Amino acid sequence: MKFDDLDRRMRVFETAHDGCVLPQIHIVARLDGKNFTRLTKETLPLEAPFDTRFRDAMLATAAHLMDAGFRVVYGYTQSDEISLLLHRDEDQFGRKRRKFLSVLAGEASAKFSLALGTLAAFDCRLSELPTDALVVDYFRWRHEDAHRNALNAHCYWALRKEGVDARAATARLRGMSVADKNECLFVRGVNFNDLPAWQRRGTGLWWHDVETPGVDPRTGSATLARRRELHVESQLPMKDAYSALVLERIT
Ligand SMILES: Nc1nc2c(ncn2[C@@H]2O[C@H](COP(=O)(O)OP(=O)(O)OP(=O)(O)O)[C@@H](O)[C@H]2O)c(=O)[nH]1
Ligand SMILES: [Mg+2]
Repeated sequence: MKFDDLDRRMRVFETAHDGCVLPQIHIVARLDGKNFTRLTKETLPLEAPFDTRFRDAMLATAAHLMDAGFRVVYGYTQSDEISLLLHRDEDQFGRKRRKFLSVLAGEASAKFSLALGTLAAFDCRLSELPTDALVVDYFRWRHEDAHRNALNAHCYWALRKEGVDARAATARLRGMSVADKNECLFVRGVNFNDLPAWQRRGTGLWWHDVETPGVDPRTGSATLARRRELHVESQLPMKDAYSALVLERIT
């Protein structure tokens, strides 16, 4: 059998269902750690509910994905997830979904495993968003999720550290309102609003240009070298100010 014939005949089985994201549609990829409950509770000795070594590995992974071959205009990470807003005109791999999904999941898994020195994997999904307003809503959603998770996690671990078992702590939380959860921490000497912002709101990442003044050695005249630098924002604003920040990133 000739190789060319075989190649043509077989290739169709792996490409026939390839889907592409339509032009002008915003793409947000979200990577999420696979089975990180086990990783954070059993495999690694981590601080609960928040661990700075884990956070730094997530930040290193997010920073790596900002520069892994796609044009990422905004990155956001909280807990074991990373969201990436791609440039609206991103046209790598003809905007094939399987390429975004597999390349980003592979890059994230490799980088995070190296950063923490243990085998870890991420899944990846895409949101295809037709309007700027939906992109803002997407990031408001993840931002709010970070806030809720942080409040729950602090309450849960406050109870656990007092000797309440996992099942009872989960049951106690189920019956509490947001105000009850704040109160649960307050009576234990913790003001939720004073906890580090990266825990309550997550962290944002974006590229910005920095200009460094210099001198041209041949002419002696002043020069301005421009390079891009990754900005990591661990004091993200809330509500409408956060919406404005996201909107500014959409180019
Ligand atoms: N100890 C500790 N755990 C963390 C930290 N950040 C995230 N986690 C844990 O990571 C897990 C993330 O939850 P999920 O993504 O919903 O669950 P998962 O086990 O990863 O399951 P899948 O995502 O469905 O594969 C939770 O159990 C969190 O408690 C941290 O800083 N310290
Ligand atoms: Mg997970």
